[in-house]
Amino acid sequence: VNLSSQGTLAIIGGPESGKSTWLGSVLEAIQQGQSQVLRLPPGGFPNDAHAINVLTEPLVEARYSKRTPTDQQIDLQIGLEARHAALGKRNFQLAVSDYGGEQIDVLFEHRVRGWGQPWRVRANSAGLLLFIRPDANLPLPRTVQISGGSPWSSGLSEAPTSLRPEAGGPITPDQIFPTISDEVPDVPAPGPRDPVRVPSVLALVEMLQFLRAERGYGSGQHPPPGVLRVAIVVSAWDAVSDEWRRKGPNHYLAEHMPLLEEFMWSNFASEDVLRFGLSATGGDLKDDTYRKKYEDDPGGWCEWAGPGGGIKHTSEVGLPLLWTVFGDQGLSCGEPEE
Ligand SMILES: Nc1nc2c(ncn2[C@@H]2O[C@H](COP(=O)(O)OP(=O)(O)O)[C@@H](O)[C@H]2O)c(=O)[nH]1
Ligand SMILES: [Mg+2]
Repeated sequence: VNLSSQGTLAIIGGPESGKSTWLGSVLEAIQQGQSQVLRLPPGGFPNDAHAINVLTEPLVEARYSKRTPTDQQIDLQIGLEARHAALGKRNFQLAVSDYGGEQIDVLFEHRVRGWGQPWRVRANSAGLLLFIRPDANLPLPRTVQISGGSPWSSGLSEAPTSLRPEAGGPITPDQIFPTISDEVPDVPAPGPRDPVRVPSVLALVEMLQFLRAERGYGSGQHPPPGVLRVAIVVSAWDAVSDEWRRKGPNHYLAEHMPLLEEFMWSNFASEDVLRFGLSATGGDLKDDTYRKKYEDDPGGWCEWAGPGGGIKHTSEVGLPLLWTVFGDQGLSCGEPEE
């Protein structure tokens, strides 16, 4: 199979961020003929029926998959056909891999030596899908208690007086994140050998830095237009509050992940980054009432902000993929055809 790099996408996201469920929902919609845009081309049989089954089987039974084990890696390569008035008929190869999200933590730990070949290949993909699930997100610590004698406190004692917190006092949220006011319980500062859980957003930014460095982009340098689109997918969007659903994924990310947003704004052209609110299953399959509904009428949906800021909605769960591969024409596939 001639895998044009055009269809090679990397899915990035921490543990439980919704990657497997989304891939399964896209494949299941294709197999059931529910997608208005995507189908398997005649004769273009997927060469990995096993991978497809692993991903779709749970959804056929209306449940979520068990965690993808850390060492399990599914590499999926299939031929697809996209058809829509805005796009014409386009055949493309899609290569994505699904892996245990914990790998992200391991990568972070060995950030200089630990990048294996599969991650180097991912670095050269034509598009990135960045998965974030609000309930699985480990937030940045917002209040950090500095205990005397830790490496942090000695570092701080060399800082100019104006930057130094009151001795033994906490760094308060407004010193670091003026816009964030809710607090989490005090986190003791880690010692040199303590294991550290890396906040999700830092792991994602680190991952993006690696992918960019691997491609030779300097810091702040924008990839050429259309060469590396990044879809930021906030998954389980059905579970966010009505307020955020109304405001949409752009506002949600600006408020909840300002570090990631600023990184994206300074390192990518704004046309090459698009934010989606995605519900791969349309609701929560762990809720029995919804699960019954899903059994009769499976499917999910996807929302994003249109050019004027209004929220658009489609039942095409593959839309983030279509946009990442085809750009604006792909995004039009989320609009109904006349
Ligand atoms: N409500 C809701 N929950 C979801 C959805 N997709 C995933 N989840 C939840 O997220 C969990 C992790 O999803 P999974 O796809 O296995 O994440 P992965 O580790 O990134 O592959 C699932 O067990 C569900 O609880 C969705 O569309 N709606
Ligand atoms: Mg998984």
